[in-house]
Amino acid sequence: MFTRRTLLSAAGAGAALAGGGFAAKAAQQIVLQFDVSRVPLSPGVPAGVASVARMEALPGKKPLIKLAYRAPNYEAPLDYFRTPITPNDEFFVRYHLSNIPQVDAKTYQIDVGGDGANGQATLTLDDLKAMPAYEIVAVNQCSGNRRGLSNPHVAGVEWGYGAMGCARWKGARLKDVLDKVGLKKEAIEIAFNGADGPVLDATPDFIKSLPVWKAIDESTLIAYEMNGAALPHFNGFPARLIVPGWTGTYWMKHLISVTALTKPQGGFWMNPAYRIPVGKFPVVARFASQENATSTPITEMVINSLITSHPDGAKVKPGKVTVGGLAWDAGYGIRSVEVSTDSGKTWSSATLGDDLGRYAFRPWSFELNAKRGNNTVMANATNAIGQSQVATLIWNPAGYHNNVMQNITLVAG
Ligand SMILES: Nc1nc2c(c(=O)[nH]1)N[C@H]1C(S)=C(S)[C@@H](COP(=O)(O)O)O[C@H]1N2
Ligand SMILES: [Mo]
Repeated sequence: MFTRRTLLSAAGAGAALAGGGFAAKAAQQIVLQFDVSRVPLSPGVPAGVASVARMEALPGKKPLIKLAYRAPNYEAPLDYFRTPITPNDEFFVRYHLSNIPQVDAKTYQIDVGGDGANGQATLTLDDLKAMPAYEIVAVNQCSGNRRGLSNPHVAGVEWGYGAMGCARWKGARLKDVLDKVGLKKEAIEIAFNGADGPVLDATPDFIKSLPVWKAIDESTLIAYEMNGAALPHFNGFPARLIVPGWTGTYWMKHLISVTALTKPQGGFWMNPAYRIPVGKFPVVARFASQENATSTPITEMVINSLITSHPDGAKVKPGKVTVGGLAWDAGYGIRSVEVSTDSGKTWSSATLGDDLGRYAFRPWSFELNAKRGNNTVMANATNAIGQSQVATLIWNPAGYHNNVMQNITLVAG
């Protein structure tokens, strides 16, 4: 797959970038580069993406589709979504800032406090592990997943289908951590910071907050395990926030502070970033303290599905073909997945696979009788509160919440 020449040029590129904390460290490792012509980009991403995207393995990871290196933004190819649990070394990587320190588990600590708290506490990793542990299978999906498919195109990392993954997370409840200091009744938000930081002072630090109601939800965890192992460095070692149902932006990695606030968290990453226009999307889970007349923070993931058994244009044999994929939502639960082989005129129910919990990827499959020539397959998931995917894109300036039903073609011959 990779040649000596691409290896050497990769090492050279790494050295040229050295200077920031992350780049300097990564340059000492061999970054494997794979055959450029074989980058399995999602259909529909802008033409320019193909010229910069590479299949590349970060240390400890299998090859992912590299969309940017500083900050590191790598998505998973379709092949990695054949199972409802995404292995740690296949899990996508998303950062806003380039200075990503290797956190030492021995000296790591989380500071808990703020003007909305009654007291202060400092937790080590051992303290966290000594607390009651909970496990939950949950999808972590970037708000901008599929942004690259926006038409007209919008600015930002041009993600295809792979800025998401689903893992079994283990950790302490954020609620139990907050109980150690106690919340004042005036507390309205809980803010989070990670160990990564900007290289230039001009870039705002990545700080996010949650409304108190979501922070103290029993499913919101500070996780130190992912699929039975320590978190990979690039997925937030040694501990990160897990916010089941909500988009990845809230899932703070390398978590170092938890701050109870009596006023709304300010800063670029709360506003103008990560916001959706009012009235365009169904919003059940409200983040009231951050709402204004025109926009509201993105909160829950929208109902969605992905056909993962075949890429668009795949060749198959005429006859029985099992088409399948994954469906997920904000945690209401998948009620059904419908499949159409006549571009949406008629629909049949797919068979749902193992239920790993309401926040998990739900596998589904469908038996197609492929005719010689082109066979189109569309999928549409519906959740337990009756929400379904959309037929046409609800365009928004940041390219969020793309849950357009896919329509792929299988070529039988
Ligand atoms: N410390 C830190 N945590 C972060 C981010 C970041 O830039 N820094 N990005 C967030 C965003 S936008 C997403 S989509 C998820 C991605 O998680 P992953 O990199 O483990 O896949 O991490 C979130 N947590
Ligand atoms: Mo994200």
